[in-house]
Amino acid sequence: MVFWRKKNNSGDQEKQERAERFIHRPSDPAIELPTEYDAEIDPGLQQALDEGEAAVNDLEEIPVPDHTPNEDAKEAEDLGDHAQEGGWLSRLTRGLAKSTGRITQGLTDVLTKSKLDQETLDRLEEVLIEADLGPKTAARLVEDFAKGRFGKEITEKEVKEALAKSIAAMLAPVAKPLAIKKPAQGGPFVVLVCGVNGVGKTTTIGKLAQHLKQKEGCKVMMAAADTFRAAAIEQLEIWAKRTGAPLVTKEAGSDAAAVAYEAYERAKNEGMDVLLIDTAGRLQNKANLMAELEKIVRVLKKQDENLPHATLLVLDATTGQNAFSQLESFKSMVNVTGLIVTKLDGSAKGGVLVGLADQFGVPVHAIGIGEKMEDMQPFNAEEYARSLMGLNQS
Ligand SMILES: Nc1nc2c(ncn2[C@@H]2O[C@H](COP(=O)(O)OP(=O)(O)OP(=O)(O)O)[C@@H](O)[C@H]2O)c(=O)[nH]1
Ligand SMILES: [Mg+2]
Repeated sequence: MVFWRKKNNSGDQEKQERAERFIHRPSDPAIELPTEYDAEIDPGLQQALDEGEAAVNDLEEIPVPDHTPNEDAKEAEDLGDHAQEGGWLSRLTRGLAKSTGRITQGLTDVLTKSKLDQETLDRLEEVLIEADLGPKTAARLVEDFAKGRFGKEITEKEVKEALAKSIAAMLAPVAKPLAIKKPAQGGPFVVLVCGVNGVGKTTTIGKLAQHLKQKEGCKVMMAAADTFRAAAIEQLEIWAKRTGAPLVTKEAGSDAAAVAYEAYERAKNEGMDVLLIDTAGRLQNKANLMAELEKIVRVLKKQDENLPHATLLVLDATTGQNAFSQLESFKSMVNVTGLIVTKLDGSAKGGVLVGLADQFGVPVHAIGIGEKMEDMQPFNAEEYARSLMGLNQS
C-alpha cells in the first residue's frame, strides 16, 4: 500500500485533500463511471475527479507498510484484550441478563403447581410471547414441551432444560457464520450492510472489519455509502482509523450508489479481499429510501451480476416484534442473505431472535452485545439458547 502526498506545501490544502479523495494512481486502470446512471451522479463528483487528475502529477509516493494498525488500533486492541476477560460466554450471559431475567422470573411465577396442566401451559405460552418469541413460535415450543409431560410432575430446571433444547434446535439451522469466499470473477467479496436508523450498522462494520482482519487475515476496505449526513462519514472514519482499514468516502449528499460503485473499483484495483459497504439508516416504510438501497444494488450489479455477495440486515434486539416487519420489508427490496442482531446487552427482548429464526429461516451470522470492537461474535445456537434460559449462569 502507498499513500500520496503533495510534493510541496503550497496551494490550497482543502482543495488538495478533496482532490486526493478522487485520484487514481497512475498504475491503476482508469475508473470508468457507469454510463446509465451518469445523470444521477452528484455533479461535484466530475469536478472533483478533474481536480484529482490535475493534482495527481503533483504527488509523490510515500511507501507505508500494508495494513499496519495505527496507534488508535493498537489501543483498541489492548482494550479488546482487557474486555475479553471472563470470556465470551460469561459476557454473553451478562449481556442477555435482562432477557433471561424476564423469562426466568416468568417461569417462576407460572410454575406454581407440581403437575403440568393446561393452565400452566397457557401461562407458559404467555411468558414466551412476552419475551418476544412471537405467538407462533411460543405456541410451537409449548406444544413440543407438553408432549409426554402432561399431567406429570415437572420442575423449573426441567422446563428450562427442555425449552433450551427446543430453542437450540430452532436456532441451529440459522446459526451460520458469514462465509467470505474468493469470488471466481476476481475482485473483493462485497458485503452490503443495511437496516433501519440507529440499529448499529456502522458499529457492526467496524466490528466486522476488525474480526476479518485480525482473525481471518483479510484485506478489508470500507465504503461510506451513508452519504446522508456528514457525521455518518466521520463515524466510519473513526472505525477505519481504529481498524486500519482503508475507507472510500465522498462529501455528504453525494450519490450513495456512486460511492459503492467507486469503492468496488478501488477495492478491486487495490487487491482487497473484502469490501464492507455502510448505508444510511432507512425506515422500512419509506419507499424512496428503500428505492435508494435497491439502486445501490442495481449499480453494483452493473459491474458484476453477483454483487453484492452478501447483503446483511442489521436488527436491533431492543425493537422486539418490529424486527419481523423490518426483515419482511428489506427482504422484499433486496436479497437479504444474513442477519446481525445487535444490542442484545441492552434488551429484554432477546427472544425475538428465536422467533425470527423459526419464522424466516434467514441465517444469523453474528450477535452484538456491546459497543466495543470485541462485542460481536459468530452466533452459536446452543450457547444462546442456554444463556437465554439462564442455564449458563455460574
Ligand atoms: N449496547 C449496544 N450498543 C450498540 C451495539 N451496537 C451498536 N450500538 C450503539 O448503537 C448506537 C448506534 O449505532 P450505529 O452503528 O451508529 O448505528 P447505525 O445503524 O449505523 O445508525 P444510522 O447510521 O444513524 O442509521 C451507537 O451508540 C452504538 O455504539 C450493541 O451491540 N450493543
Ligand atoms: Mg450508520
